[in-house]
Amino acid sequence: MPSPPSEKPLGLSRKTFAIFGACVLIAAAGIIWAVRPQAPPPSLIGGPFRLENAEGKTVTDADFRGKPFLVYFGYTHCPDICPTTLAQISDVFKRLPDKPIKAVFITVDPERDTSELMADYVSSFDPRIVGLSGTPEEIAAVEKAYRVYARKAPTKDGDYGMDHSSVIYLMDAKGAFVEAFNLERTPDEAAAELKSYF
Ligand SMILES: [Cu+2]
Repeated sequence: MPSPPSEKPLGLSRKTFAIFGACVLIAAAGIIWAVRPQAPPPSLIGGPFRLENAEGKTVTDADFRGKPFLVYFGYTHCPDICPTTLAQISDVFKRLPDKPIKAVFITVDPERDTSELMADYVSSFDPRIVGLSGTPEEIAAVEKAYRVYARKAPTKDGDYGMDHSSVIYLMDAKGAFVEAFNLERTPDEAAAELKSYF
């Protein structure tokens, strides 16, 4: 039912007030959001590390900066996930023959994985995958920096495996965390994404 003409100006002004009020609320919400307590930003993943390469030489995060790089944690005795992931990364890298991309494979099992063993292990994969080990303290520090979960899990034969998180960290040229790199797609798609960072 149409409103009587005398009420129309009042109706309009109420609408204007309502819109103005909504704008004020949105602005206030924006300010509250902007000053809210910050959850740890993704940039808190990663950071400086100090490890050892096959020659026993100290390698730090600074050695990988200047180009985007991947970081993956695992161990050479891993029955399936680590070799599968490294093979997948190799498949992606194969599609980037001219890109100086690197992947750093850091052991979560420094007791068994010497730097020599790591180097020998990664030699079955793309040469741009670098295997690094370190002292238990160095490994604990880099695990903490990357928020890695890793724990010994005894096996039936009296030996042990390592339960570990399996995230592939994509770091930018400055060494800052970009995202968890997704391998749940074709190697072409994954390679296209990496290409876009060069
Ligand atoms: Cu593994």
